[in-house]
Amino acid sequence: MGAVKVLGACPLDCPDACSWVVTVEDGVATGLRGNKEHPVTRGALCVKVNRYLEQVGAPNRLRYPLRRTGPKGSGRFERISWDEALDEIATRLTGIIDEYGAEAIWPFHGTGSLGYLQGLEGYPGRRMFNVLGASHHAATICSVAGSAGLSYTLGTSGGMDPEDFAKSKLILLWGTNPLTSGHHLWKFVQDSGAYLVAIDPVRTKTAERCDEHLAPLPGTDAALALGLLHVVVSLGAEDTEFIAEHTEGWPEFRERIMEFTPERVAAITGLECEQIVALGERIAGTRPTAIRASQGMQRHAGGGMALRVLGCLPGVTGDWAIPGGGLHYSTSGHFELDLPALVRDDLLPHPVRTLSMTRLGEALLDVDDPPVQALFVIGANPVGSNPDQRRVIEGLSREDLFTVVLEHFATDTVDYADIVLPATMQPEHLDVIAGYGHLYLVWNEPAVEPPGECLSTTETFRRLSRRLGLTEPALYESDEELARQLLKGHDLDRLRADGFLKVQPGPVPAGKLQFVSPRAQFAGHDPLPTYTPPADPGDGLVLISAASHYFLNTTFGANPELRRRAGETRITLHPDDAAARGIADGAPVSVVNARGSFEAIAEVSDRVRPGVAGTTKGRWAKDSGGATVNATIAERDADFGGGAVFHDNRVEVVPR
Ligand SMILES: Nc1nc2c(c(=O)[nH]1)N[C@H]1C(S)=C(S)[C@@H](COP(=O)(O)OP(=O)(O)OC[C@H]3O[C@@H](n4cnc5c(=O)[nH]c(N)nc54)[C@H](O)[C@@H]3O)O[C@H]1N2
Ligand SMILES: Nc1nc2c(c(=O)[nH]1)N[C@H]1C(S)=C(S)[C@@H](COP(=O)(O)OP(=O)(O)OC[C@H]3O[C@@H](n4cnc5c(=O)[nH]c(N)nc54)[C@H](O)[C@@H]3O)O[C@H]1N2
Ligand code: SF4
Ligand SMILES: [Mo]
Repeated sequence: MGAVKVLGACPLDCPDACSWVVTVEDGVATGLRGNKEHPVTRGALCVKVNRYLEQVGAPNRLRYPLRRTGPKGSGRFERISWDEALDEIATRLTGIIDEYGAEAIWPFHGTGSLGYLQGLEGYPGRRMFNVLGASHHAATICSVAGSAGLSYTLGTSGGMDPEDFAKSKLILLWGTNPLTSGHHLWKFVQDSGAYLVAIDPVRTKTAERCDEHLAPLPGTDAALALGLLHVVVSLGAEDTEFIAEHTEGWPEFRERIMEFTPERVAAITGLECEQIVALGERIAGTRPTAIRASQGMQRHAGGGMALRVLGCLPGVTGDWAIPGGGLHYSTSGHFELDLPALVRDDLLPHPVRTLSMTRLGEALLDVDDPPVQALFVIGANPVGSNPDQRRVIEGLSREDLFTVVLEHFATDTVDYADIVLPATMQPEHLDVIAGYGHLYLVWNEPAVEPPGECLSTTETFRRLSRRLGLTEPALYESDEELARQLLKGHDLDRLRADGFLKVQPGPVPAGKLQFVSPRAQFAGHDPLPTYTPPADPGDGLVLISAASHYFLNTTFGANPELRRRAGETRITLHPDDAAARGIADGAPVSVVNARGSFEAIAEVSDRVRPGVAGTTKGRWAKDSGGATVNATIAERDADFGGGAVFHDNRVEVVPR
């Protein structure tokens, strides 16, 4: 039999949601490449996913259900059958529901897959958990603060069509590193020929390719944006027509802007006054100006407010009305899919509490109304990715906690599981993906049979529902039925045949742009956009732990080749900060604060600005001496939506 090509979609938590083509020979996936037809993928995947088939066929992939045999954390397991695993889970859940009520169960969904059927976007298993009345999960770890902030301003978090960057004349790459964290945008940026400005405390791969780089102190972006607007308004360059027709609250916001003089903003941001004035003048005189801001810059105490202010900027210049102008943060808000039909919250017997993903340590150790007694970890690796690693591990070590982990690999979190269930990978199951960096739905057709006894997440919960004796018919619908319900109004058959389908973005702003936001005021925030300073106390260095070029969160953290390329854990210090601590380039150091510590090798370089240290996320604790950067990060909420504050983190660096 000849080779067959099957269209699929990269499931990973990356804005680009690539469309891919799997080559299958004799039932085996022998090739994987980007789909040349997809206008954003353009035939290319990335350094990580070029190795995806290596992951799919990895010898250490989990292939059978496992039961813990050693103490929690020891990683000692025995192979059991699916029948044994489902029986044990059903018995434990029934006991917990009898004793504590079903809200003691927490289905903890991570970003391992963004699939609507198998991954985060559709909360697989939610129908079953709803029938039981389990706690709901809020996926707060990634982007929620920024989305909430933009929505206050724009009425939607979905901004520009990223393909329109090709039409821009000035592009501000603001707190974003697309050459590492979603490189397909770069083609449109390059096609534009625009003047490129990077705004990032770190001189990243992206910043190196820009015409200009501003390195503000972390968490001060809202002040910078207000200062740039001060320059625009002082020049009389605001778009009075756009403001009159499409915005609300301009006189009040104008007053707020005038409080942020370039001198004051220079003191807050650590930038030179001249840099702020020059960029403000450039913005005043360049139409269309586009902003790409991504999740990095909102991992701060004032992260939501920062995006709220950034969304106002094109409202003052009128760029929202010009193709190639505006702001792109996440396109998720533009996909009108029938999520309620998929997750079926109408099946809940009564309202339930919602637990926040970023507060796992607290929920496991401090909450008792009821306590969390059963945790299902689905596509997540909280030991590696969550804040406050020490407390997360302490919580997962509770002997009375029943933990089920659905996984592909024996991660740090798997080591704390009572039962491990082997999950299918993307070429082995059906799914629908929507990117957050473009406007295409992408179809993923199963290409090969799963290895061993791996089951898709949807099938796992169908079987568990049966084992629990649940009779609700919605629990037993097939993946294809689920896809049809989700895609109501879209042409599923065309999507399936072509592999992708572009959706129409909704209007931005949706309604009038609100400089003054009654909704924000109602939620207890300043009705006007403002600057909210960083919150982590102490006077050490601000540690940014951004995306690694070679890992995707902790996925690939154990891939031998990508680990080799990533090298050892490094922490980058400015020469002045290194000298003040007696630290030389290449020295082994400990990075410490009140929450915890981890070990790294010092890299002395002016790639970071003074006062800032840089490292990357994605390491596995068990391969890093038991702790990673996440041991130093606080379980504290950002201003809006309960977002995480990974980059609002003060540390000290000491020689080892
Ligand atoms: N290779 C790779 N790609 C990824 C990921 C990965 O782990 N590896 N992760 C994926 C995920 S989950 C997400 S959410 C996205 C995130 O993608 P990004 O938004 O790009 O996330 P980060 O790398 O955290 O931050 C981007 C940049 O913001 C800068 N930054 C941090 N704090 C501030 C600040 O206060 N102000 C300003 N102006 N800049 C700041 C950082 O130095 C960094 O260079 O990427 C996705 N893509
Ligand atoms: N220090 C620091 N920490 C951070 C961040 C940061 O900037 N700095 N960024 C944060 C961000 S933006 C995010 S999104 C979070 C991500 O945190 P998590 O959501 O925990 O993501 P991962 O660590 O990649 O873990 C995902 C796991 O899912 C598994 N998986 C993949 N696909 C499937 C599937 O189909 N089924 C099942 N059952 N499992 C699957 C993978 O093997 C992997 O182990 O990390 C956060 N952590
Ligand atoms: S991780 Fe991002 S760039 Fe890489 S293949 Fe997946 S969607 Fe594309
Ligand atoms: Mo994320």
